[in-house]
Amino acid sequence: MHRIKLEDAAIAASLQSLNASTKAPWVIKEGKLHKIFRFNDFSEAFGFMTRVALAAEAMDHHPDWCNLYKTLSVDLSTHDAGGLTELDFQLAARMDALTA
Ligand code: H2B
Repeated sequence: MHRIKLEDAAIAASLQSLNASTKAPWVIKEGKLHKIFRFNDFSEAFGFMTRVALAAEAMDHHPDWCNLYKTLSVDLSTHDAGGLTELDFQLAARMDALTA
Protein backbone atom coordinates (compact mmCIF):
# COMPACT_ATOMS: atom_id res chain seq x y z
CA MET A 1 0.00 0.00 0.00
CA HIS A 2 2.83 2.42 0.82
CA ARG A 3 4.76 1.35 -2.28
CA ILE A 4 2.21 2.74 -4.73
CA LYS A 5 3.79 5.29 -7.06
CA LEU A 6 2.47 8.79 -6.41
CA GLU A 7 1.04 11.04 -9.14
CA ASP A 8 2.58 14.47 -9.76
CA ALA A 9 -0.16 16.31 -7.84
CA ALA A 10 0.30 14.06 -4.79
CA ILE A 11 4.07 14.55 -4.98
CA ALA A 12 3.64 18.34 -5.03
CA ALA A 13 1.30 18.24 -2.02
CA SER A 14 3.52 15.85 -0.05
CA LEU A 15 6.60 17.93 -0.81
CA GLN A 16 4.91 21.07 0.42
CA SER A 17 3.90 19.53 3.74
CA LEU A 18 7.31 17.85 4.16
CA ASN A 19 9.08 21.20 3.70
CA ALA A 20 6.64 23.20 5.83
CA SER A 21 8.64 22.54 8.99
CA THR A 22 12.22 22.65 7.70
CA LYS A 23 14.59 25.46 6.80
CA ALA A 24 16.53 23.30 4.33
CA PRO A 25 13.98 22.04 1.81
CA TRP A 26 13.92 18.77 -0.04
CA VAL A 27 13.74 19.17 -3.83
CA ILE A 28 12.73 16.84 -6.61
CA LYS A 29 15.80 16.02 -8.67
CA GLU A 30 15.65 13.50 -11.50
CA GLY A 31 12.41 12.12 -10.09
CA LYS A 32 13.86 11.58 -6.61
CA LEU A 33 13.61 13.42 -3.30
CA HIS A 34 16.98 15.12 -2.92
CA LYS A 35 18.71 16.98 -0.12
CA ILE A 36 22.29 17.71 0.89
CA PHE A 37 22.93 17.54 4.64
CA ARG A 38 25.98 19.40 5.96
CA PHE A 39 27.51 18.63 9.35
CA ASN A 40 30.33 20.04 11.47
CA ASP A 41 32.58 17.04 10.95
CA PHE A 42 32.73 13.44 9.77
CA SER A 43 31.69 12.01 13.14
CA GLU A 44 28.47 13.99 13.10
CA ALA A 45 27.76 12.96 9.53
CA PHE A 46 28.43 9.30 10.19
CA GLY A 47 26.51 9.34 13.48
CA PHE A 48 23.52 10.70 11.59
CA MET A 49 23.92 8.03 8.92
CA THR A 50 23.97 5.35 11.61
CA ARG A 51 20.72 6.61 13.13
CA VAL A 52 19.12 6.83 9.70
CA ALA A 53 20.33 3.32 8.85
CA LEU A 54 18.51 1.88 11.87
CA ALA A 55 15.32 3.75 10.98
CA ALA A 56 15.63 2.66 7.34
CA GLU A 57 16.01 -0.99 8.35
CA ALA A 58 12.96 -0.76 10.58
CA MET A 59 10.98 0.74 7.69
CA ASP A 60 12.48 -1.65 5.13
CA HIS A 61 13.08 1.44 3.05
CA HIS A 62 16.58 2.62 2.26
CA PRO A 63 18.22 5.83 1.07
CA ASP A 64 20.59 6.23 -1.86
CA TRP A 65 23.29 8.43 -0.42
CA CYS A 66 26.85 9.60 -0.89
CA ASN A 67 29.00 10.78 2.00
CA LEU A 68 32.04 12.97 1.41
CA TYR A 69 33.67 13.87 4.73
CA LYS A 70 31.05 16.05 6.47
CA THR A 71 28.60 16.30 3.56
CA LEU A 72 25.85 13.79 2.85
CA SER A 73 23.95 13.85 -0.43
CA VAL A 74 20.67 11.94 -0.24
CA ASP A 75 18.30 10.72 -2.95
CA LEU A 76 15.09 8.94 -2.03
CA SER A 77 12.90 6.92 -4.36
CA THR A 78 11.13 3.59 -4.33
CA HIS A 79 12.98 1.23 -6.65
CA ASP A 80 10.19 -1.36 -6.49
CA ALA A 81 7.63 1.21 -7.69
CA GLY A 82 9.84 3.04 -10.18
CA GLY A 83 9.14 6.42 -8.62
CA LEU A 84 8.19 8.25 -5.45
CA THR A 85 5.85 6.74 -2.86
CA GLU A 86 4.61 7.64 0.62
CA LEU A 87 7.57 5.73 2.04
CA ASP A 88 10.01 8.23 0.54
CA PHE A 89 8.23 11.12 2.21
CA GLN A 90 8.09 9.18 5.51
CA LEU A 91 11.82 8.45 5.39
CA ALA A 92 12.58 12.09 4.48
CA ALA A 93 10.57 13.27 7.50
CA ARG A 94 12.40 10.79 9.75
CA MET A 95 15.74 12.08 8.48
CA ASP A 96 14.73 15.69 9.19
CA ALA A 97 13.59 14.66 12.69
CA LEU A 98 16.93 12.90 13.32
CA THR A 99 18.87 16.11 12.60
CA ALA A 100 16.97 17.95 15.33
N1 H2B B 1 14.29 0.82 -0.44
C1 H2B B 1 13.95 1.67 -1.42
N2 H2B B 1 14.40 2.92 -1.38
N3 H2B B 1 13.16 1.27 -2.41
C2 H2B B 1 12.68 0.03 -2.50
O1 H2B B 1 11.95 -0.28 -3.45
C3 H2B B 1 13.03 -0.88 -1.47
C4 H2B B 1 13.88 -0.44 -0.43
N4 H2B B 1 12.56 -2.11 -1.46
N5 H2B B 1 14.28 -1.30 0.52
C5 H2B B 1 12.73 -3.00 -0.36
C6 H2B B 1 13.98 -2.70 0.44
C7 H2B B 1 12.68 -4.42 -0.89
O2 H2B B 1 13.78 -4.68 -1.71
C8 H2B B 1 12.57 -5.44 0.21
C9 H2B B 1 12.58 -6.84 -0.35
O3 H2B B 1 11.37 -5.22 0.91
